[in-house]
Amino acid sequence: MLKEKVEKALNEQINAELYSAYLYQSMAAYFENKSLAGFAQWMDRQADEEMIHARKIYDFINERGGRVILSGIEKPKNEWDSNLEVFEDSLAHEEKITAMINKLVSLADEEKDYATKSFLKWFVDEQVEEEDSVGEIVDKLKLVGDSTQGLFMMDDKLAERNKTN
Ligand code: OFO
Repeated sequence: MLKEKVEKALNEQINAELYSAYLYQSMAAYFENKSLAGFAQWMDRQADEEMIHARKIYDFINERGGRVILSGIEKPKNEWDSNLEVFEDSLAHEEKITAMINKLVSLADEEKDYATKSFLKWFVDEQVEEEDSVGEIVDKLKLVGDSTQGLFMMDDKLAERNKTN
């Protein structure tokens, strides 16, 4: 049985993951509008992954006999000044999510809820990967600078991301 405090924090994490999906979908729409199909596709996949993150927590709460409570999802940002700014925002967002996951792990520890702590291990590892992949794109966009050719090359590369990664 889940303790109330842990259940509440896990529900908040579902909301954060759904917001992540919403934010990345908004970023995808921004790139679609700029005809950067590869960037848009990458963000689409990112949004799909966030829905999976939310679903994992949803299922876990139910498995532990808890109650999922969905709440309102904040309106995401819709405009950015540059492609780089989109990915910088994405990186800052992932760092915020990492901090939330870390707080959840600490709470599970304090509450001696070792099943939740073990469940969260997947998210701890996932955040390392998320920060790394977004950080790499930020670095590349900085290198590309104002080069249109470089940007199109990146767009082609990012289009390679498929449904499963
Ligand atoms: Fe982007 O990892 Fe979930 O939120």
